[in-house]
Amino acid sequence: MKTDWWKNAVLYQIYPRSFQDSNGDGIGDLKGITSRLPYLAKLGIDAIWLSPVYKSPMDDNGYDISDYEDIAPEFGTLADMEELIAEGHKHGIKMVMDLVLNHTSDEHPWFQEALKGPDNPYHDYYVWADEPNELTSAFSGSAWEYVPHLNKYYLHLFSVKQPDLNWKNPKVKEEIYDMINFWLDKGVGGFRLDVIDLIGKEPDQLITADGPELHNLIKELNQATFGSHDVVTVGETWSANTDNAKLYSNPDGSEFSMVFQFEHILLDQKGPDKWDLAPLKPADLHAVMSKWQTELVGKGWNSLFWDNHDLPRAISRFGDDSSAYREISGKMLAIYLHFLSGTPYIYQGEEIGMVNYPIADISEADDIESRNMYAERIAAGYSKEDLLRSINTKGRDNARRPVQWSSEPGAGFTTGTPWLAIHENHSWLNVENALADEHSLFYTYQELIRHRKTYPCLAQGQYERLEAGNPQVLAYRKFDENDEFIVIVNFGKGDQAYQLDYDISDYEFFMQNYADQSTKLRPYEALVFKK
Ligand code: TEU
Ligand code: CA
Repeated sequence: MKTDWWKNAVLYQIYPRSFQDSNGDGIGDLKGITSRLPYLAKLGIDAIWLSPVYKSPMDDNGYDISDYEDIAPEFGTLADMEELIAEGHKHGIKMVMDLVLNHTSDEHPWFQEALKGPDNPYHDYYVWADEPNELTSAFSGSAWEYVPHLNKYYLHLFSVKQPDLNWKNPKVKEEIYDMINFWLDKGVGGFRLDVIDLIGKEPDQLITADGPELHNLIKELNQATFGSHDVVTVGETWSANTDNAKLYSNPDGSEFSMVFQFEHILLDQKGPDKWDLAPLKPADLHAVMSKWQTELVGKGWNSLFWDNHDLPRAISRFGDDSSAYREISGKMLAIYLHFLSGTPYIYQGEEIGMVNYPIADISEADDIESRNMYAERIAAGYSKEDLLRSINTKGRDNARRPVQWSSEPGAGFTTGTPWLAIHENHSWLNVENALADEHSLFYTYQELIRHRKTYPCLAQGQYERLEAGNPQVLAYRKFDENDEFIVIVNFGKGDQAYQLDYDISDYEFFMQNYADQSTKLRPYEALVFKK
């Protein structure tokens, strides 16, 4: 039976490499995750989206898969994965696997066979061309790689070690369906589908996202696999707009439960490239969020998130990471997001307010995207300072630093040498301290998750944008037949005056992020009222 449990759920994303190491090799692993389930149960989350744990040469930290039905040895074994699923169920936590269906690793046996030549049955599992065209890789340079012994090029929209699968080949689809059913049989709670908007690509026509067959491919996938199961599915779709999001998350269940859309994430850049920084205007953010809330309610389903393993830390990006307002701004962001309709995602460490990790030299970077961009732009004459500013603001390593559990050396993440350096602020910014302080950000998240369980209005209510007469002040009303809430947040660093275009005199105070009340709206202050 389909319960749509995910509508009232809160998901938590784990980047396994950086969550918890259990054997001192400096790399997070499955046993480490299992050991932290009680912590996640205390937070109150319903499911974990697990970034890829499959066998992989780790060129893109697991988003390059060489065996979809086995676990990378550094993360553990298939038995460890089964144990994690079973232990999760005991804590009421489901496991949502990451499906990378657009490409495999070049070390996947399919690609190794494909390289043997056009007569090999696996050759057409991938996308080949006699001549490259102008398509570029998300990780810099051409999207085509020449294979001398075949005198042909293969397509890789990501790294050279991530050849694109050919979704026009029915055999590819069958293999993928079998693999997804393998994981459904193991009792997983659903899937996050990596760059799924790319699988309908038409490279000859320079079409990558939103190809003409995309929604048909997704419907077929749904019917052959998860469509009949009570699981959550969330597609990662950088190209999503409110029109196609209604197709992807059609309430008839023919595609996915929801998609990750990125319109609010693209506001603090100049032009198409995330590295070209621009200041964020809070009013623009509110306009985008309001649009998605208004357009999708009843016609689709929203995912709600500030950050993930590809994005900078939420507080560093949208709040204030360097002052007394770190936790206050973190609470403001949490409150603004968790009263919206849809399913919220918390990225590991967000619940304690972890912040970006600035580097002083490119040698401190691990991420392939940052390293390739740096090399390309240095060659094009950019200054080192500018590029490091971009990486420190937007680079993917920021969110991939190990989770800070305690003040010990290794931050309670590892007893060995961490695979990626840990932020020095773990001496005070850590889970142990967060749990010991009843006013910490952790307990704000816990409270918000509890409210979502108590008031269906939070996940499913109607949304109305309110005007506050101040571009730094964002306000909205959420309501259903039982409850009504007003959320008012100050996205700015200073005190703000505001005048709401809505009468809240019959509302009562419900929650806030400061310890006391004030007549003005203080920096990053968030207020919630309830009727
Ligand atoms: O990310 C999709 C993607 O397009 C990224 O390149 C994204 O644009 C970029 O990281 C933003 O800075 C997914 C995964 O989430 C990412 O980790 C993978 O590297 C990528 O797909 C390839 O699988
Ligand atoms: Ca380990």
